Amino acid sequence: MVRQLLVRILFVFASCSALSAYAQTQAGNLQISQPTVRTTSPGQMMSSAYLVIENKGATPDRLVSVSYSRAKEVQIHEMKMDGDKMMMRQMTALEIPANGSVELKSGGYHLMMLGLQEPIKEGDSVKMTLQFEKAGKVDISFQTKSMAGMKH
Ligand SMILES: [Cu+2]
Repeated sequence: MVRQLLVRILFVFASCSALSAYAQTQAGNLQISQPTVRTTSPGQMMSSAYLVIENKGATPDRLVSVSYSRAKEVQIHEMKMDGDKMMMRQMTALEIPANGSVELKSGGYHLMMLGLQEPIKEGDSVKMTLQFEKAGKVDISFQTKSMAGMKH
């Protein structure tokens, strides 16, 4: 009896930790996963954040703005090759196609955090608010990741 209970507790614990390793947030038709933010080096006032946004709905949605209480501004950026130069461009919105997904990752679309008021350290959880045209406001906790050696 006790042993059975213990097994059950262990099982629940195991499924909880599995969930946190693959944190997903559901908001309307959208499913948001792998929220990651880069840790900052001393004196660095900006960072970038990444995530995957999946749209299970039959209509497109748009990410229109992002806010973080400890940053002056969070912009939606796109990285693109212009000839042989890598260029970064601010976007007014990012479309999430119907029955499709958009991955924000290093070297592609990303969230650019500007004017950070405090460093982002390993182990921090950074909570940002994403504003979608249809799905509305969604709070997401980003896990920090050191990506030393990777170019913005
Ligand atoms: Cu950028």
